Amino acid sequence: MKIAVVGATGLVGTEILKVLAESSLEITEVIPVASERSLGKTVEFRGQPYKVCLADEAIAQKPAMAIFSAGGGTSLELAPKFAEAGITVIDNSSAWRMSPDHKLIVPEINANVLTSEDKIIANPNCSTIQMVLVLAPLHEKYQIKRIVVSTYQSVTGTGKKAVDQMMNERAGKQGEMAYKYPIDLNVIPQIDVFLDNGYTKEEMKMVNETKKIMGDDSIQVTATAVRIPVMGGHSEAVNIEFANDFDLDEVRTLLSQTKGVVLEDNPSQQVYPMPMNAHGRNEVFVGRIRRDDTQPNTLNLWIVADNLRKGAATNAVQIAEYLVEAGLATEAVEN
Ligand code: 2RA
Repeated sequence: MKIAVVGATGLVGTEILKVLAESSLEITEVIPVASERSLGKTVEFRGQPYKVCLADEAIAQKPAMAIFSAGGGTSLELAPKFAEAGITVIDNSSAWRMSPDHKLIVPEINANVLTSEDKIIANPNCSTIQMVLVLAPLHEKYQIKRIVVSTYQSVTGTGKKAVDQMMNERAGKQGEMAYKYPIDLNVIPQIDVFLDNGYTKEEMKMVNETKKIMGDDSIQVTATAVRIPVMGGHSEAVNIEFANDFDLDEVRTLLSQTKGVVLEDNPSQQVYPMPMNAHGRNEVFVGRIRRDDTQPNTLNLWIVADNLRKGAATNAVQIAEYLVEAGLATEAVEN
C-alpha cells in the first residue's frame, strides 16, 4: 500500500512518518508532500530517503490514503482533490472537524461510525483527543453532566518556530518569536486566537469536539487553555460532574482496562503522569484520581499525553489502520 503524508516536513509530519514506520500497515511506499519551498528536501522512512513532491504528483501516484498535517487552508484546498481521486484523506487540521458532513474520529471511541463513503475523515484537536479517551468510558458508566478543564500545553503544539523560540530564550539568543511574549520562564493563557465570547479557539475546540466525538450534545464543557514552557506533551487538570455516583476503585479499574489509557496513580510513591515520561509514547496517561468533595458525583483527575503522538500522528495512523482492518480502504489499496 502506498500512503501520502501531506505536510511531511513539519513537526507533526515528521512524527507521522515515525508512527507509520512503527505501524502494522503494509506500506510499500510513502509519498511525502510539501509546499514548493520544501522541494528538493528528503524525508526518511524506515531508513530510506524519500524526496518530497507536490500534491499533484502525489495524486497521480494513487496512494490508498493521505494523512494531512499542513494547516486548514491547505487542507480545504487539497483534501477534496485527493478525495475526488478516490484517496481517503485523514486530516489533522481543524478544516473539517465540525462539518456535519464529516466524521471526527478517535478510533477507540467512535471508529465504528466510519463507512467507505467517508473520503475525508477529521482527526480531532490534540487537547481534545487525550481528554475524551479517558472520559468516554466514564461517560458510558456514570454519564457526564459537566467538564471543567484547564490545559498545560507543550510548545510543540505550536510547531517548530515555538520550540526554537523557547530554546533561543534558554540559550540567551535572539530569534524569531512564535508567541507575542517570551515563553521560557513564563505561562501564556492564550492558545490560538480569541473569539467574541472571550474564549480562545483552542478552548472552544475542546467544548465542541468533545460533544461531537462522544455523540452527546448535553455534555457541558468549559475550558481554559494555557501554553507552558514544556516539550513532550500536553497536561490537563479535569473536573467532571456525573449524573450518577461512582466508586473510586471502580473508576481506577475501568481506566486501567481502557484501551490506549495507562493508569499512573500512586500518590504514596509520587507516581503520576508527566509530559517528560509521556514523550514518544502512543498512550494517554491518567492519575491524581480523587473525589471533588465540594459537590456530589464529581471527580478530579490529571491527564497527560504526547500531543504529537496520540494528539496527532498516532490517532491519524490508528484511523488508517482501522480503515484497512475494516476493509474500508480496500478499493484504494487495490490502486
Ligand atoms: C496546540 N492544539 O497545542 C494545538 C495544536 N493542534 O497549540
